[in-house]
Amino acid sequence: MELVTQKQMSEAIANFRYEGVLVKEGPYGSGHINDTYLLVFNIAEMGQIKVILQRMNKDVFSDPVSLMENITGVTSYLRERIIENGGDPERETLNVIPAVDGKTYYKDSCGDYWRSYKFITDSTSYDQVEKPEDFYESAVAFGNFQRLLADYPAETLHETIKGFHDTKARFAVFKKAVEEDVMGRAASVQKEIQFVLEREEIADYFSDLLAKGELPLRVTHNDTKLNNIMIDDKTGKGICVIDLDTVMPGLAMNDFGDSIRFGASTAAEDEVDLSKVSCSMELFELYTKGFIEGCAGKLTEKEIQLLPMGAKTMTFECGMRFLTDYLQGDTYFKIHREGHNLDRCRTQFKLVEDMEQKWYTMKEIVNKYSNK
Ligand code: ADP
Ligand code: GN1
Ligand code: MG
Repeated sequence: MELVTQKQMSEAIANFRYEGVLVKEGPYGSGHINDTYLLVFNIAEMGQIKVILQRMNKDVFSDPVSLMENITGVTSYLRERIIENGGDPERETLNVIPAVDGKTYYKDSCGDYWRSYKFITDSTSYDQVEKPEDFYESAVAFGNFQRLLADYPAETLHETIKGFHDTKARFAVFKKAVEEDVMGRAASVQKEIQFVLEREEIADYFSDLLAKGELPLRVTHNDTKLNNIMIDDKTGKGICVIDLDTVMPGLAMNDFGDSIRFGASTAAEDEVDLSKVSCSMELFELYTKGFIEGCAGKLTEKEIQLLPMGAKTMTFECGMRFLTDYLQGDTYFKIHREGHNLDRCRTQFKLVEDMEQKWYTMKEIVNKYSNK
């Protein structure tokens, strides 16, 4: 996507139902997909109000209007559940701020789509686990999210990215990217390419079980990184699941697994010193406990037994996606330095290897918390 210009920003800001005087604006967060900004407004004598403004990535999400339909559908459903449970719907789910014309998005004169959310105050989204309890609380919250949406009419959800976690299809795309080698980079990453090719069975595993009808499709988040959850600064609870762009029917194991690949790693997703990267079994155990508790009996025994496979699959898939993007010229994930996607891919493959070594321990931990 083209960079956002100041003119474009000003146009977007003028087209949402904001009140007060804009006193601060700037880029915000560390997401890889959308362009996120924090705006601060002064409202007369009443102090300051913060809002989030995002330009949606239209290269990634080809139908932003359907995407916003998903988000308003899911957040209004969650709002009702939160009120029933005596919670605070202003903080425990995303709240869309309408555009001046009443729509849930604004299409600017460049053809880009924008949306805005109330800022969730007194809470933090972490890029890495700082306190193990936060990771446990994020697990309870992601489990809860899935439980709360268990009866959501899944057929009304649009598939915002086709085959998002179809790892088998992603493997085919990867092979094609290697063959095409449009950037001439394949020769220099043979080791990483071989790593993927030797592990085709990981890519096939869930796809084959799904095709045989052996796994339930649930309404899942599909992007359960730790920085997609807001942790309350006072209580330490995971209060709000954010980044709802990929809420679609999916597999419970993948929601579990994506959290593990990001949060249970002992290093950042783009760490270059691979000796720092491993999958912490302490964090794996905390997340397993929290997620199973949060799902509160909704997971079948088979799903629980497949949680380690979810961790391995999501880590493998993500590494393969980073490598594909590197081969294709870094067109999907935002990069902040040369070789960024390759660095990211290497941490993921290091984690996959580590999980292969710790496979038995992971199975044992899951057994400990299964309902059997
Ligand atoms: P991306 O898809 O690019 O990851 P996100 O929707 O996750 O975009 O937003 C990026 C970051 O902005 C989040 O990780 C979080 O730190 C922050 N953020 C997003 N929405 C809110 C919100 N409503 N309140 C507070 N912070 C938010
Ligand atoms: C992206 O949007 P963000 O930064 O939360 C990506 C995920 C990847 C993740 C890797 C829509 O997540 O699938 O797992 O980067 N989101 C999309 O960090 O592709
Ligand atoms: Mg995000």
